[in-house]
Amino acid sequence: MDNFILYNASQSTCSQRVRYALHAKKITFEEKKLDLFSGDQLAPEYLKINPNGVVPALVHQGESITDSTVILEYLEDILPGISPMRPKKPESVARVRAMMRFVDEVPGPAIRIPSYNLAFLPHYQSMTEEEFQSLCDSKPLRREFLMKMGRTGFSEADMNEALARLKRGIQRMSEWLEESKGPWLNGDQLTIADLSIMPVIVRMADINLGHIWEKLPLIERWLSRIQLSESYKDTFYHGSLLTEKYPHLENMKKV
Ligand SMILES: N[C@@H](CCC(=O)N[C@@H](CS)C(=O)NCC(=O)O)C(=O)O
Repeated sequence: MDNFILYNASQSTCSQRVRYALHAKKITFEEKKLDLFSGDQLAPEYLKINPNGVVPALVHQGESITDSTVILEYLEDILPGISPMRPKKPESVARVRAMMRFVDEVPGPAIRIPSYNLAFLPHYQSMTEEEFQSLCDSKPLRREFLMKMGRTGFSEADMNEALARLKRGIQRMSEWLEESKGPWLNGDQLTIADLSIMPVIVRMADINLGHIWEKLPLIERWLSRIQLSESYKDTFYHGSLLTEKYPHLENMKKV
């Protein structure tokens, strides 16, 4: 079962999901940290591992597994007995998977908009127009996303839309917690659905969007609980939060 190599980035939300699962399952892995601003994810040798040019990718015994959600499922498939995070009953698995789909459709993509506008935009603004365009063209998955952001950032309308999607995500998460009676999304067992939404919630709290769940105490309770876990501390090592790299975000006014 040994020989795991995780290609990832400290602040990448998708990588954080997988780091948590690996730690929870006590898997020893070699961590390769890619510098996403230097374009490590677009290097020809990495594109052989993940042709989408994004992190994370997990190489296990020479096989490359890509996409964070797929990796979470893969880890359950190969190590179902160690810290199981997928229920056994088919209807419960379906429920957990439906939650993960929702996260990847609604709040997951939405969190990128404020993240880029607030933290990453200056990096792209320091490029010439030609450099920026050729960077966009080199991205297999995110070309149009980056072009939409452009050199001036996502528009106010885009930001508002993203915030609305995040709010909808939070509302739905609160409903899941209420229905399952907690403490986790699917009841008393932490599942890969919790891991799927975890980095979105952590990022929201980090960039001062925690006020969105001010009136939804189940979310804060869920967050405090996951933050107390051993794997959380291993996952979010120093430098994993945006505010640890971009201190100006600490002082940002509530959006
Ligand atoms: N669906 C993919 C998305 C992966 C993804 O978007 N990764 C981001 C970091 S969270 C990335 O590598 N971005 C680099 C880039 O856009 O060039 C997954 O869940 O693994």
